[in-house]
Formats: sequence, C-alpha cells, structure tokens
Amino acid sequence: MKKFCLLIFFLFNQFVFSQNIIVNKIEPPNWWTGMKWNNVQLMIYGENLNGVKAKFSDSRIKIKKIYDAENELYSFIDIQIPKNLPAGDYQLTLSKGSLSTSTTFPILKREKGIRHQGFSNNDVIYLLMPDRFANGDVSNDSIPGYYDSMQKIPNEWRFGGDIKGMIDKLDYLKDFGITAIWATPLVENNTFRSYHGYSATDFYKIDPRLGSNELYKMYVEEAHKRGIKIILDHVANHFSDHHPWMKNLPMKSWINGSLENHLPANHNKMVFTDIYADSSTIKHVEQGWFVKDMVDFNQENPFVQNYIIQNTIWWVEYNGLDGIREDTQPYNNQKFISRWAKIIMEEFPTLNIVGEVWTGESDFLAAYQKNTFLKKNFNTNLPSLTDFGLRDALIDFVTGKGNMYEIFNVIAKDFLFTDPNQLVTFVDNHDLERILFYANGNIERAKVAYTIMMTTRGIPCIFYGSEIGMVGGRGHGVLRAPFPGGFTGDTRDLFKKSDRNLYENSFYNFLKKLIDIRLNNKAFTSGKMIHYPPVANVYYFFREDANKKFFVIANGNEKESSVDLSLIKHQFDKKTNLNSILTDNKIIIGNDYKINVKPMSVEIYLLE
Ligand SMILES: [Ca+2]
Ligand SMILES: [Ca+2]
Repeated sequence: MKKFCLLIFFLFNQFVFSQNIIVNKIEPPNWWTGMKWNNVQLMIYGENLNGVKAKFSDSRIKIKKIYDAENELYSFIDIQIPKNLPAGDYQLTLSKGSLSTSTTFPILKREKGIRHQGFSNNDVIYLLMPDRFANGDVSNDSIPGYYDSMQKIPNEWRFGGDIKGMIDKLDYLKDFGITAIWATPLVENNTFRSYHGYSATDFYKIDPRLGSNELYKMYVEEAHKRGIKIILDHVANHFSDHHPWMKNLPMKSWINGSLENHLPANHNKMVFTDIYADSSTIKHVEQGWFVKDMVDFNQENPFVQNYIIQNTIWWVEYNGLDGIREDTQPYNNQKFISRWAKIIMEEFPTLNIVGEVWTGESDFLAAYQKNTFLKKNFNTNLPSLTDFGLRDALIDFVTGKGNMYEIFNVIAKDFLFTDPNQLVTFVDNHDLERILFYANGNIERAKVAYTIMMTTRGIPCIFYGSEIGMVGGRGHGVLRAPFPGGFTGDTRDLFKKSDRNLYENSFYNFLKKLIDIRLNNKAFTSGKMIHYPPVANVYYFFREDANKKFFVIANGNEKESSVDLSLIKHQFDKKTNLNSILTDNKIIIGNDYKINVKPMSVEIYLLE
C-alpha cells in the first residue's frame, strides 16, 4: 500500500510538474531605464511556454506581444519600458489557465562616470588574448564540467590566463603608454579548443575560467581609473556548436542550415561591391559557416536580430565599455550588421566600432567604412576598419618581398576612405604571425616598420608580447604563445625590466618611446601629413600641427643612402636644423639640401 501511494504521489507529481510553466532564464537578464532601445524582446528559457500570457506587476511596463517559439522551451515577449520608469525589481508573471509562475526582472538605473569614451587616433591600442596573457588566479584554471580536453593538442590548450591577470597587469600597460585595450572575447566558450573565445556557449556570461561578469566590470573600472579604455571583441556572426541552443533550437530558422547540412565558408569579401556579383555568391559569404564547429546565426530572423542587438547594448551598458571590435564583419548579413552598428552608435554616440574586414585591398576595404562614396547599396555605419592593407605592405617590406614604394602606395590610396584617420593600424595580430617572426632576425627592418606605423595616420594597435620582442612561430598555437612571466613556472618575468635581457629591453624601450612620441605630439595623431613617392627605396613624409613640424625619413636599403631634398626645400623654410627625437642624431641641412640616411634606419626629425 505504501509503495502504491508512493507511486501515485510520484505520478501525480510528474503530471503537475510536466504541466507547470517553468522559467529557467531570461535574456537579457535585466535592462535599464532611460535607454533609447526601450522596446526590449525578452527571450524566456523554460518549459511549457507555448500559449502563455504575461503580465508585469507594474502596469507601466507594457507587454506588447508574446510569441510562441516553435519549441515550447522558449518564448519571446516584447515589452516596452517607459523612459521615466523608476529603477527596481519588477515582477513578471507568466500564466496559462490556472497555472502561473512569477520571476523578477530588474530594471536598473544607468551608471554615471567614465563610460563609453570611444577610441580614436589619439589612442594606442594593445591587443591581448586573456588565456595567454597572465594567470592571476590559478583556482579557476580547470573547472569541472568545462571542456579541457584540448590540453592534448600541442600549443592549442588553455594556459590559464584570466581577467585577474589582466587587472594585475594594467599598471604594466599604463607604464608602457597604452591607452586602450582590446582583449579577445571573454564570454563563456565551453567547447572544444576554445581558449580564443570566438565560440560562445553563453552570450551573457563571462567564462568562469576567465572570471565572472562582476570581475570583468571591475576590470573596466580599474582600466578607466588609469586612463585606459576598453574595447569589446564582439562576435555577431557565429557561436559554438556546443551552445545549449544546438540541442534545442528555439526555431529552425535560428541558424543558417543545420549541423549536418550548411554552406561552407566563402571568403570573397568583394562580392558586396562587385557590380557583377550574383545573389547566390552573396548568400554564400553571409550564410557559410566560418568553420564547421561555429554555427552561423540566421541574421535575417528578426528574433536573432533582436537577440544580438540587445546583447551588445547589454554589455556596453553593463560595463561602461568604450568601443567594439566587430569580428568577421563581412560574414554577417550585411543589411543586419549595418543596422546593428547604427543602433549601437545611436544608443552610445560617443562609442567607436572597428570592423574586422580582412582584406589588404584598399578599394574593397574602403567600401566598408561608414558613408563611403563608393558604390554600395547600403551604409555599414562602421566608423573604423582594420587596416590590413598597410599591414601587408609593412610585412612585405620586413620580409624583403616589398619595398618602401608599396607602403607609400597603400597610404596614397587613402582618398578611398571616408576617414583614413580611423583605420586601426597594426603589424601583427592574433591571427597573423608576429612581425619578428617575419623579420627573421632582422630587427632593424621591424623597427622601421613600427616607426612608420606609429608616425603615419590611423590608430596603432600593438599585439601582446611583440613589445618584448616575442618571435613566436607559424600557426595560431605558437603565435599566441603565453607572455613569459604571466604563468606559474615561468623562469623569467618579462613584465619586469630586471628580468628582460638586453634585446628585450631595447625593443620594449624602442616601442615605448614611439608611443610616447606619438601621444605627446598632436602632429602624429591629428596633424597634417605630406608624403612623397619613395626614390631608391627611401620614404619620407612630414607631420605637422600648429606648433611643430616633423620630418620622418625611412631608408629601406641595407646601405647608407644620400637623399636630395632640394625639390622639397619649401617644406623646410628656414627650419633647417633637424633634431631627431628618436635618436640623438642632429643634422643641419646645407645649401645643397642633401642628407645621408643610415642603412636600414628611420629618423623622426623635429624641424627647428
Ligand atoms: Ca587562471
Ligand atoms: Ca554569417
């Protein structure tokens, strides 16, 4: 009898349980008062959600529409938050017949202070990979239930770096002269070989191996205290095939294709401007899966659109972030990602967004910048772009494949850009072999390339570790090697001058000086530029503001070069004393306007 009762009780319980409305999660987890985006679409995760009614305890929050998803484990609810609503925890009740469940939805007051500063040509950015930079907390290195099997793959395992490590090294970066940090994505990547962060399994949660949402917020605050801005690496295009969605998609059209059947990646970024392109090619670029374990969002789906837009606004507002680096921009649905950028910039007008558009061809690249005059049937609304063109030319110079003319030629194409000052310039990044790898021991070539990058237009970005002369190797695992000194067991701490050898300190001091020169002379950040077609592999240009005029001259030859400046003597006027602010070199230009430039060298002369 007892057993029978238990069985009845069990069955009854199961019956009630299966009928109940369950809410497990709401995304976004909260919103704020006074946002421009105040029509919010709540994505409810739970059980038995089809056909629910919804009501807020405070009738000022309007329920505009409730959508049944194809899958009853989800529901989408459009709500409207009035501008003047007081902040507070509001009760949302979902009901169906006699069943109901209540949950809290916090609506917060917007924070004030140093927030949403943007980034510009007055900044120098530092790109780091959190897992590879510094391990500040060994207790989070391995977390039960999180994929760590990648440790078996040489150079592609997790190293344990984290946000605590990033906070610990803020003073190092401040001292180096950095004014903005772009860290690769920090959201949860509970998936195979995912130390890089580009395979989200939860868009609203920092990976616990890196820290927590609260710690990330603290990191931004600590950076802001030091005058350092924070750029969010944002991925709208794809997510991990281990995302819980893939077990239970809210709707079939949430993604492009399916795990088993989808278009592969197509890297032809020129199709959007190609006047002869077929719509099938465009579809292939927008809907192909970047790699087979990264699922492509169907950004034509309005629910997906709302999800991505709200998720971005949420992070920027939650943390007070200053900018966004948008990953794999051309692979997104172009109409959607353009709308996304417009909405983000309208919500945060002082923000900046740099789109990763991986093409070294200026004409294709330029078409991606906001308000381009080039023929394009939509405006990307992207203020900034990654300058792969200049990177390619600088690296070609370093390897000897190219020369000074190639560098000049790329910069001479700046007329194509709406605003070339907004181009993010770099010589290496987390996807490309390091400059000193290409230099193959020819350090002077690398220094020439860096000096041109740091004195020409744009927003320079330095890849972590390159400042201490890290060489790395070919392939992601090796070029993303851990920063020596950031990890347990490291024999030297290269964050410290005393542990760096002569070569490492010399390279560090060289880059630090370039940052100092750039940021303390407006001529380089926002001044006028005049440059000249290189003759015999010597490139020179002037940077000038109201107070100072500089002459940068780079000799790309392995021998001393004599340069005749007589055709440009008007540029020197009466200021024929050239005093290098990079070295102690001093020249007085004589009547013949000829100067000698040392082999494989560059000088930054102040005209006096
Ligand atoms: Ca750690
Ligand atoms: Ca896509």
